[in-house]
Amino acid sequence: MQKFLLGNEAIALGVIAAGVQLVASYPGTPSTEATAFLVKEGEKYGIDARWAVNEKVAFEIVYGASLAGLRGFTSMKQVGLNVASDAVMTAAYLGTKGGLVIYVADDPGPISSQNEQDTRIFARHAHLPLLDPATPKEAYLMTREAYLLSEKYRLPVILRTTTRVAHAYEAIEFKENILTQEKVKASFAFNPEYVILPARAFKKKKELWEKLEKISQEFSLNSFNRIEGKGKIGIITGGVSYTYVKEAVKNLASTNFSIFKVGAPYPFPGELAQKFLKEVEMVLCIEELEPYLEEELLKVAANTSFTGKILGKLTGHVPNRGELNSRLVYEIIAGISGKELTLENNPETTQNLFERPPVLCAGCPHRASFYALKRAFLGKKPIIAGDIGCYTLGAMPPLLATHTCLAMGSSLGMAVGFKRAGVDHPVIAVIGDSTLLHAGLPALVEIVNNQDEVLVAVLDNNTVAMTGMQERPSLKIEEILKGIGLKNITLFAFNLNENIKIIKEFSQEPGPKAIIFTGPCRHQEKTRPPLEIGDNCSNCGHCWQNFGCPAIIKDERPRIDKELCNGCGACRDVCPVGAIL
Ligand SMILES: Cc1ncc(C[n+]2csc(CCOP(=O)(O)OP(=O)(O)O)c2C)c(N)n1
Repeated sequence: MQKFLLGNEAIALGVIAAGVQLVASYPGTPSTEATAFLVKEGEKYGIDARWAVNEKVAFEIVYGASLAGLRGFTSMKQVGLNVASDAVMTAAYLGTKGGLVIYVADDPGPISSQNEQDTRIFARHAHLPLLDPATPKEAYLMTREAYLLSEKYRLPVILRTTTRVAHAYEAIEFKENILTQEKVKASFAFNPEYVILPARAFKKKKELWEKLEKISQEFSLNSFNRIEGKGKIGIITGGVSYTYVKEAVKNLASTNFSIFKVGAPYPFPGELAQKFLKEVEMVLCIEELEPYLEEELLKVAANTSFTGKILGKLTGHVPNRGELNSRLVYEIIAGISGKELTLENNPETTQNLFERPPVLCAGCPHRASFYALKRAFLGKKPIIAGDIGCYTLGAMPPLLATHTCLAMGSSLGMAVGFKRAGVDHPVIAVIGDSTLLHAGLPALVEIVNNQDEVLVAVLDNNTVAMTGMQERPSLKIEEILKGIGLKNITLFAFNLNENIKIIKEFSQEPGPKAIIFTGPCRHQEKTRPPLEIGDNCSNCGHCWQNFGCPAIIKDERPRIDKELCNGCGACRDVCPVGAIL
């Protein structure tokens, strides 16, 4: 049977085919659709698949299941691995029982992240084997292979993609009977070795090095690592860059290349690399993010008689940030192999697309909350520490409502830092509901324990809107804050004028305090009739200049786009003459 699948869905199919029984993940672009698919379809295949509160907890859940003998799967974006890392690093020492795959999606560009990270470097740091598919089809095959590898060496295995693999479509061929796997009954073998202690870690590290040595040898024979073609110019590549290289060399048919495709890059397949270096006179390293393959090849070359050049990011021949594409790779290879670029052999790349600056949706409750906060603190110059979620866009014009954004949950700690530093401004921390539960709770405890004079604004839309409306834990934020001992009030975000008055009063109270702004994400809500701007509009421009709802169109006189407006009604309170009805 054939299915046309997104890279992430192909991975989910691989998870089903591998007989995985427990899935726990935290969403993050570009990884989300893998677990989203399993949350939706998993039950049919006997898979318990759920969203967890953050990546560390997600990993710990599947790690526990692995020690109980079940196959587990967790997915996250590259920065999510930072959150999970404390547990992941030591799991490499303790080892696994049931196969365990950590799927991490990297984001060269970055397109949808706060930074660029290369999980191949993390794998080297954590001593965990890593597979790096070039296409959705390979992602499917590698997912299944990853479970065999994990169980053979009793290690978690990292499967990593980048955006263009995770979000590409391909037809995947599979036998339907693979989707009905036998289930394993959980059993935990009590073993003191599962308790990490410093002396035990010393012993386990030795075992880990031995496993990696064996896996490196196995990776030199694994078909995911292979040398294609024969030529004096060598190209080492992996992941989606391999597909760009293949396209480029097709357009440079008069030159012969030897392509070393590295699909299993850690532990590095050193023996195969030595063979590759014997066949070529120079090497070009084509990869995104960090110069991982380049560094590994340089290490191997240092112990061989290879005297040719190894060119890549370290030598300035390949960009050291952003994505590659087939055109860029073609230009790099053509430049190095002395070919002229001509129109005939110049591969097409994506056309420039119409630019759309990111903006909060029409009807988003976050816009109303930001507007009320700003109005309530008008003239007081508050420092507003922002966070990560749809509301990060509150930092954009015209709201310009937040002044920092670092990492998930950082608004709270940074706000404390501003206050303890002694700034002469009121300090506000703005955080979404999922982000608060993901990484904000310890900082809240800090604030309450030390009675830091911070106003916390929780933007509670009761969902993880940013990554496509996954569910967040259903606990009531109000009750959590009460439990911690943080004074709080709840406001319905769309009641602008009333909220401004209440915020002014509430913010006068001494000590730490929180306002929970509630209001549904516009994509969860039924649309109400759009609003209109009446004849009494004075054309003062306040609505589009300060509120910035994309449904309010500037024109000669402001008007409301009926297609965009969902009738949230917040702009009624924004108009100084009451012309919005
Ligand atoms: C460590 C980490 N994990 C995941 C993400 C992806 N991500 C960004 S914001 C966010 C949660 C947003 O939810 P919430 O705070 O409720 O705000 P909303 O988007 O609903 O307004 C997620 C999952 C990330 N940027 N960093």
